[in-house]
Amino acid sequence: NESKDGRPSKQRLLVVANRLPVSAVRRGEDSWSLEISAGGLVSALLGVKEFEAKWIGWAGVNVPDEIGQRALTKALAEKRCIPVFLDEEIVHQYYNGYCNNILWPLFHYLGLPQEDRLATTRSFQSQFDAYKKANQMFADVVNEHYEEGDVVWCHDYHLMFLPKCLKEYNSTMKVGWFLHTPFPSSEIHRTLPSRSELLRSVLAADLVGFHTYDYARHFVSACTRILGLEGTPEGVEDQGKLTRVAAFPIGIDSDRFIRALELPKVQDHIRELKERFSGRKVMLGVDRLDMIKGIPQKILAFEKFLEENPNWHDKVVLLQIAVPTRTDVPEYQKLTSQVHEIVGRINGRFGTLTAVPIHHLDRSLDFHALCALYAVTDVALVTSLRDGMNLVSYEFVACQDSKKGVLILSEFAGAAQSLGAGAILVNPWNITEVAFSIGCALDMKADEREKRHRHNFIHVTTHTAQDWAETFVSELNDTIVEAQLRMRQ
Ligand code: ADQ
Repeated sequence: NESKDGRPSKQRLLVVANRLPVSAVRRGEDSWSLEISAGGLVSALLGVKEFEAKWIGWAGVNVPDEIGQRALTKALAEKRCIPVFLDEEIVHQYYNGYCNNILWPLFHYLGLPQEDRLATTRSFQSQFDAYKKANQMFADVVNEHYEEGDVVWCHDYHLMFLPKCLKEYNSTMKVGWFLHTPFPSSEIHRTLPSRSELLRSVLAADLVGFHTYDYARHFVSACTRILGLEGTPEGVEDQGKLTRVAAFPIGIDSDRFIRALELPKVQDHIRELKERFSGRKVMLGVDRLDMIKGIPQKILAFEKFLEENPNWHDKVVLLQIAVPTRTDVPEYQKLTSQVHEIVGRINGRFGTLTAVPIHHLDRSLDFHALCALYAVTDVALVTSLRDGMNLVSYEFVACQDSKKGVLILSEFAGAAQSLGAGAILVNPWNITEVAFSIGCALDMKADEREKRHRHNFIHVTTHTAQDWAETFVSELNDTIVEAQLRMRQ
């Protein structure tokens, strides 16, 4: 790759994810307004200095007409983004169906949908067909923009079929795939009707990454037990071709959170919150409203704690911020009403005329408000039933350097493997244990809090999102693509 002035330009990194990191709103026939969403992945890739990153993905909107598509493509190009256009039917079958209704619950140990068997089988097949078709559409766009020497990094369970499609186009393309959710035990993966096809497709990648060593081990076991392939310390081998499999734990852009705490706007928020909850300890939960996050279990544990500790009534408040997602899916609607009902019951039971024990918000908070909340919290409660990593626990730790609050963390979150020594680890299904841990966290002495916080703070600030992205991409770059090896021989 050479730039116009003849000097070698940076190597290009094509990041392929289901969603582009932008929200697009149509303002007219050929005009769009775009807003970059500053998620963890965006800041991680901004930190990868030696590559020039371009994003490929769905913009999250249906654009049926050519004029609209052309205008959106042009507007996105300025943000280094390239769109994949998916129509409504594909989105329904591929995204809502196969990704969110089948793979997401299965990978979090919630099993396959329990509808009428025949209906499930029928819809399963059409959803899988749509999944493959959508992945092929992503591959077409990648292939169209690929230049020799580029590195292609595919993300998440939405794109498990992509590595195979890409290698069919070009066997010398360097392809990595990273999973943001857990990879379940091979006995769970075994129940998936398309289990072998998906594994084989992922194995077409040169490097396959997971958040934890356990997920990587489950993946290798699935390949050995279901496909009969050989697992090696480096990965999985199939007829002399090695796919490297390894753990790459993600992190956050910790500096962004630490710097934000100094901003006058955040300081004002902090002051307001301290006044509002003065005389009470603050407990915090921040989650997408999803069954995997264990929100009902968390609230029931808090109820048990109040039941058993009348001395804490009026002295503690739980703030649960739950941003709604997938609101058109009936199970998610059911979860929302279930949470509302439990919160209402507990507030009715333990509230007074002037205060309630739980403040539950069904919405997203902006970054500055979130930082302020993390900073004033005494105890953060993460009770995921399963979670690939859980970045909320990292964000909380990053904002706690002056307060040194306590993190209660589910042992089923990937983060338990990195923050386990500083947090109180719990089994979120055991409500009695979580209630007991709430008491321990609220009563914990300052020196013990300091010791635990220090351990976690060092981890969070030295294992950042930038390190994660850099490590993955440089390992991918170092893998020798099998096809190139053959050509050299
Ligand atoms: P998520 O399931 O979305 O991510 P998580 O890692 O906790 O879970 O990240 C959530 C992000 O959304 C955090 O940055 C948090 O600040 C933000 N957020 C959540 N609720 C919010 C609210 N109410 N208001 C504002 N912001 C809110 C998936 C996997 C995880 C994995 C990540 C990254 O499920 O296990 O850690 O990808 O790989």
